[in-house]
Amino acid sequence: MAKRSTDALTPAEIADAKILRGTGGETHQIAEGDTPVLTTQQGIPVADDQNSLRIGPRGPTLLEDFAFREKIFHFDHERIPERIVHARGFGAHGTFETYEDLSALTSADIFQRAGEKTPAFVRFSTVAGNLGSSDVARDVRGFAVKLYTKQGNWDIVGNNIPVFFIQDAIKFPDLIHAAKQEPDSGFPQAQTAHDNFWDFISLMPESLHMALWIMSDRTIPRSFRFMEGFGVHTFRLVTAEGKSSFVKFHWKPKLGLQSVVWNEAVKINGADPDFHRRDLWSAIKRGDYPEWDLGLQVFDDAFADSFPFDVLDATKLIPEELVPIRIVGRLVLDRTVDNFFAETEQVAFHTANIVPGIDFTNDPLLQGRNFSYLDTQIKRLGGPNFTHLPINAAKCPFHSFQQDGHMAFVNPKGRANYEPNSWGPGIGGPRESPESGFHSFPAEDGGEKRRVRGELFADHYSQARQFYRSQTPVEQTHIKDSFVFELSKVETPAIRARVVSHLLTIDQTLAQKVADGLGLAELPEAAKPARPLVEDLPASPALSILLNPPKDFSGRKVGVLVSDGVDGAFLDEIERLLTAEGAQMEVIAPRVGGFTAKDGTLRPAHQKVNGAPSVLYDAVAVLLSTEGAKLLLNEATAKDFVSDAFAHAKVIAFTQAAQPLLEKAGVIADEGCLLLDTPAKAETFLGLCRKGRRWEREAKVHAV
Ligand code: HDD
Repeated sequence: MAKRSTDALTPAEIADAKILRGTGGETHQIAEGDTPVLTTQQGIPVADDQNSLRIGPRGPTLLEDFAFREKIFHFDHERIPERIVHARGFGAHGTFETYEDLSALTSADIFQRAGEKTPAFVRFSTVAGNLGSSDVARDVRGFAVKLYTKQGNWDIVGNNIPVFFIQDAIKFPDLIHAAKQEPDSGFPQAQTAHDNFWDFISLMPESLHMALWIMSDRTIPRSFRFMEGFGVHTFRLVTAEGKSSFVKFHWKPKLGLQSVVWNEAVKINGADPDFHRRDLWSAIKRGDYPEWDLGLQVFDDAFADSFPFDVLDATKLIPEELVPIRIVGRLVLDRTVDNFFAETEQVAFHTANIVPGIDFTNDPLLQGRNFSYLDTQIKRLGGPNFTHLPINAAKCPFHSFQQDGHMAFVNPKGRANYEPNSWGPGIGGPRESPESGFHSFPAEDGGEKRRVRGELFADHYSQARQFYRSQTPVEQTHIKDSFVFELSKVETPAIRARVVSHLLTIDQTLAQKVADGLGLAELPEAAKPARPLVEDLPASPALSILLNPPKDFSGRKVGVLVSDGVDGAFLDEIERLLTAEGAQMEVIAPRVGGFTAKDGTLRPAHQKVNGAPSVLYDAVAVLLSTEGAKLLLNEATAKDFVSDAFAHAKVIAFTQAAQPLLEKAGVIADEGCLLLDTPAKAETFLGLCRKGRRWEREAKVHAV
């Protein structure tokens, strides 16, 4: 029988389920081999959880069935409103560690000591899709970091793109309405390829820089682990002496940058809508902890004044080549959540959660965000006490006189609930502290009360052009292709033409190619910029993904399609090399029960061929015996496995016997196709994988 005790539970005790917590906080100790008794939330033991209480076997159900009533009541209330943006997210715990003492720049406690470790929670997300949409939608990724510092929670609520669509928060509802599903039909969801979105973008030139970014491969990352994060806005760092500098925050993935290609993304979403979350979850579970460096771009008023754009404008970035990034710490994610709802769903980020030593600027987008996040949490989490939830609670001591309200479960004791008072601890505490408390930087602001923006905000094209010209030719082609794809889904020709008119002002060649791709009869007039462009901004290599690739093949996965009769030595060697590299191998067989190798041994498989298309892998090997090749020549999913790998520019290794399948799949052999005639060639295969995709193939497989 379960024994009752009032001992506090450690997380480990709860995790191994030897002790269950009762509703009233009392605990039930479960002896070895004991199965706990199911109870209602009131602790009443349940005798039958299969049948509701009724009069006779075929009679009506009784209202007095409290166990049924409580179970259904609770179920009916299991959902909370999903986030209006960033609904689909995935979180993990970790630690942020500083590399150096930054007291010369900021008094933030977290930056006072090298080697300081701070617990962190990160939630990645897509912006537009609903909670149940798919991970590899073409979309901006949210990159929200909560740092539980010793001076309170500091949230950096950023994205994987350093700029934003709009300059003023007053336009946010319009942007999001336009991007999400159309209000009459309720679709399309999790995609921007529709009239409303491009109508809005083409009427809001300030969004064009971001439009270029979202049409680039940044919006189809290979994994959360291979993308950057940005705080976007200019913030302030303030020293103990009150000296302020400006700062932009950057998260740099240790694995480097990598994305998938569009046709692959489309197929991943069908094959595994949870592709990104599964990737992060599995990486952490196997101890391959993803890591990012925190970089700061620090600059002063003199730089801000000389920069041709306004540093308060969130549609602009500061090229790294102009203000180099100073790496100051690292973030490691090493623990998955125990409960998705309690942590990932209930976590509440807020741009205004900052700590002494950090401060805002007047960026009008940031100022608006500082209102919105607190507001949204009250609705989403049901009241003002969401800070009592463990995922949101500060991990440092905290004392306020805020009390009561829905679900208040951190309730102070005693008589003092106002300040100043004569009863609290010490001298009527807690009391404010001019020494250690948060002081806003005393920036001087003045001017007429008007609805206006700074003049430099009006340049919407120069940095869009700089972004495009900073891309490699392959990336430029991908941007062109995305515009053509998205605008081909737009049904109103005038909207297509309006987008092209802006592209003409950004880059003539891009505009011409998009117009050709759309079959636009004639080019529209170029959009007239409100302000002359800043000509000849130099290309910024930091803005390209392909110029900042992974240094090796770690963190990636090879899919090996096998058949009975194949030599196991090939697999052993590939697996050995991949493991040493920090990469993974998954075996795909005609049957998931495994396959019989040449030497007669039964070897395990991870996947069945029709459940594991090659889009789920970074490179593939096709290891077939002659018999196996005969079988798979008549299996459409095996042919797709190969033809997709080829079309998506992936490295393909194959045995001699697999060649007929490659031919049937339309593979035109090139340097990315490797005949594995001996296991020793696995080394060459890994070498090719390290080099990445064979982009020259794209021209061979895309005629349109
Ligand atoms: Fe926002 C959520 C990032 C502009 C209003 N935003 C949200 C999340 C991220 C961002 C990562 C998800 C947090 C989580 O995982 O829970 N948002 C950004 C960035 C922006 C931005 C990088 C521009 C630089 N956002 C922005 C504006 C407004 C909002 C201008 C409103 C004026 N954002 C919200 C919100 C959300 C949100 C409605 C929805 C759920 C939530 O806050 O907690 O308040």
